[in-house]
Formats: sequence, C-alpha cells, structure tokens
Amino acid sequence: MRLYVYDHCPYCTRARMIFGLKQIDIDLQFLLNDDEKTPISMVGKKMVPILHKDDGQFMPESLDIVKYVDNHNGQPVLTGALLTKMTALIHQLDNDAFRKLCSPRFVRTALPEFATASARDYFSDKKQQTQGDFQQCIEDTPVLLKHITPILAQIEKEIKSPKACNGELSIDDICLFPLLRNLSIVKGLSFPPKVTAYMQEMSKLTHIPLFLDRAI
Ligand SMILES: N[C@@H](CCC(=O)N[C@@H](CS)C(=O)NCC(=O)O)C(=O)O
Repeated sequence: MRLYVYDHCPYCTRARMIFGLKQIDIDLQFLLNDDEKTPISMVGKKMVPILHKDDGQFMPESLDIVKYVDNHNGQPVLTGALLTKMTALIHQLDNDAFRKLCSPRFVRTALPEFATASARDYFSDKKQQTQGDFQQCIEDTPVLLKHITPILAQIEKEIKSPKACNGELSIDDICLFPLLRNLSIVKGLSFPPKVTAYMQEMSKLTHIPLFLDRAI
C-alpha cells in the first residue's frame, strides 16, 4: 500500500500511526504542497492523506484509512473506548492558536512538502489568508501559548499511560498524538511530564519522529 502525505499534516500523521502501531510496511510518498494535480487525479480534490490500496482504489479521509487498516490487516489494535473528557480536550487543543503556532514554523522547516520555493509560497499565501501574517504569528507566540498550555495541563491530568492516553489504544490516541507532535515544532514550549512521556513513547511505537530537534 502507498500513502500520500505531507509531513506537517496532523491528519496524515493519524494515517501513518496505524501502520506504525501494526508494524505494517507502507510506501510513504510526500507530495509537494503546491501539487494540486496528483491528489485531484486520485480523489477529485486537493487533500491528503490518500491511501492507494492494494486493489488499486484510492481512499481519502484519515479516520476512514485508520479504521480500514486496523480492521483489514491482522488483529485490530485500537480496541479501547473514547473517553468523553479526553475527546473534548483534543477538540479544544485543535484551535486557532495551534494553527498560528505551527504553520509559520513548518513552512520555514526543511520538510519534503516545502522542498521548492513555489510550494512554500503556495502554503504561505493560502494560510496567511486565514491565519494572518506569519511573522506576526511568530511574534505573538507568548500570547498564543496561553491558549495551549492550560489545555496541555488538563491533558496531563487525564493521560492514563504513555502507551495509550486512555489506558488502552483508541481513536483518541490517533487524534491526540498528531497535535502534540506538531506542537513539538514550537521552541520553548514546555510540555508537562506525562505529556512528554506520552509523546516520546507514541513516537517510538508509531515510528514517527517528533519535531523537537527542529523546533523554532
Ligand atoms: N477530513 C480530512 C482532512 C484532511 C486535511 O484537511 N488535509 C489538509 C492537510 S493538513 C489538506 O490536504 N488540505 C488541502 C491543502 O493543503 O491545500 C481527513 O481527516 O483526512
């Protein structure tokens, strides 16, 4: 199977996670951010992740991909229940400040989707229309973090194990880890201890590196 992704895309990280957790080999293909033709030719819109299945069909939508792979390749691993409080905190973390902290940093990072100037320009132009001037976003970091750190403090209280936020692997892990991974691009963001242990362990289990070494 082949998976088309951007490295910074949290929905793509969701899809990558299930392959890592189940130790299934995947041919990972990073598209350039301004490549509209490839995804449109596969699923009719410019959106990743896209799974190219062994039967030749293309499957979009991260959670559909996760459920498909979990249920069709060996024993399912996402056997735990969602917990209302954790699910709500994940939704809260996926906020405007999160996007304003991450986007301006990713476009300055050597990620495969931003390997060309036109890919970087495409992303910057599009995102700045909704998120505002990237330089301003960077300068606003202390203010933006005020919308993130209290949520991380609450997540800290809810994490049951570094191997699964609710104690048993579930879709909550599939939704939480990608957001925390993206926040690791923010230099100086101090993650609480249990959140840090969870990020490190999930990175190991899924074979998806954090961005800590490239934080800006
Ligand atoms: N509901 C979709 C959302 C996927 C999504 O929004 N992907 C973003 C990248 S993070 C995308 O491809 N946006 C179009 C673009 O970048 O132009 C899913 O869960 O897979």
